[in-house]
Amino acid sequence: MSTPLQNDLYLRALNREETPRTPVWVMRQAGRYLPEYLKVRKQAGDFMTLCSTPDLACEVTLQPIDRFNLDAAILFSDILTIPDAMGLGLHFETGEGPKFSNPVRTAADVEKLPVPDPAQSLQYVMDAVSTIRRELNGRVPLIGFSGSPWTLATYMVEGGGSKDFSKVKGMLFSEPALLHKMLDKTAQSVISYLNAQVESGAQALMVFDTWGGVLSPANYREFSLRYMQQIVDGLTREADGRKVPVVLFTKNGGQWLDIMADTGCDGLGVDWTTDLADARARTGGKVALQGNLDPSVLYGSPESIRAQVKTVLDSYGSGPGHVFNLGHGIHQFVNPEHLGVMVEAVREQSAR
Ligand code: 1CP
Repeated sequence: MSTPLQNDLYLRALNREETPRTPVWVMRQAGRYLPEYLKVRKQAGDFMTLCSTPDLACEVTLQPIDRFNLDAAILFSDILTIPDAMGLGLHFETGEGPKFSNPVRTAADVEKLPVPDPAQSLQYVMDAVSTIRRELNGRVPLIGFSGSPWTLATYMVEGGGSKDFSKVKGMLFSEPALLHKMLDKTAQSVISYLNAQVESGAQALMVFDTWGGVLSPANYREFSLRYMQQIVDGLTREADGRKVPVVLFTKNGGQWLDIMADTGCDGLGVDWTTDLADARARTGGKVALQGNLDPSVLYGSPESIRAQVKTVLDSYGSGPGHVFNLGHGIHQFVNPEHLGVMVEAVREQSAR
């Protein structure tokens, strides 16, 4: 468990300590843009088998580390493992993304939702974490993650992905107490799930609030931020004698970075619609910042990628506390070599 880290730039940057260059990793770094991922995915048969077979989950987690020498690995899994463990019946329909057979719509549905014991229905995730940690053998830190309660609730109520969030917003406005009850159970589930990941070897944690940005400011505070605060307060913040940093990411949440920083988290993910200089000014050195290259930049030429990397590094400016990343997940149809160009550019241009 406690093999010393050979590369801890990522953890040091999240602690806002000086680093010789800016560390870099990429959201969705293991995934469909990589031919070697598609091969293992085919071998597994389906996505959930890939997630629930620790050796395969480990193999795809390490693929982008081997190929690009990134500064952090992220557990290969999904945010929807929690609702699945709550009995919602997760399945993937070809070409349509995730679906739940038993969406949560009524008071009776919320009432019967369990808070899953991670050592039971989510043990396969913990096995993946410990396998990856062992195989990483101290190369780079391992990031564990979960969805935010609000983001999980959107999938749980809608029964899958959504464009207008009609059902979950219908619940928010007509039965707010019911939605709060569900968010509270989900937050408790997230806390024990993330703490179990830390116990199994995760060295940093990230909470993905992919859909917080579809809420009004008042609703964001009440239905998303409040539960992320509950999570930050409930997490194990130290393991193996080292701090376990927590990063919150609300997509399209640029206007709330200041109140997000006040939760006491260590870092904030920033998407490309907010300038890092502005984000930095508004968070007043309380947190590290992760981001924020527009993922579509990787469709451009190598020269344009290098130029855009420079723009992001310059917008953060000097001083510690920056983790380079895309502003959201890497797109499926990006040429992997373009990610290589981005990573090289970050290394060269950020060297101090
Ligand atoms: O066909 C396939 O191979 C499945 C595609 C896929 C992959 C590669 C899904 C289904 N999930 C994942 C992995 C995944 N998901 C990771 C792995 C680690 C990494 O390399 O980053 C992570 C961190 C996630 C998290 C996730 N899943 C989020 C939050 C982050 C984000 O991108 O906003 C969300 C919203 C999901 C839900 C989900 N899972 C899969 C899909 C296609 C979706 C989106 C569904 C939708 O809203 O339409």
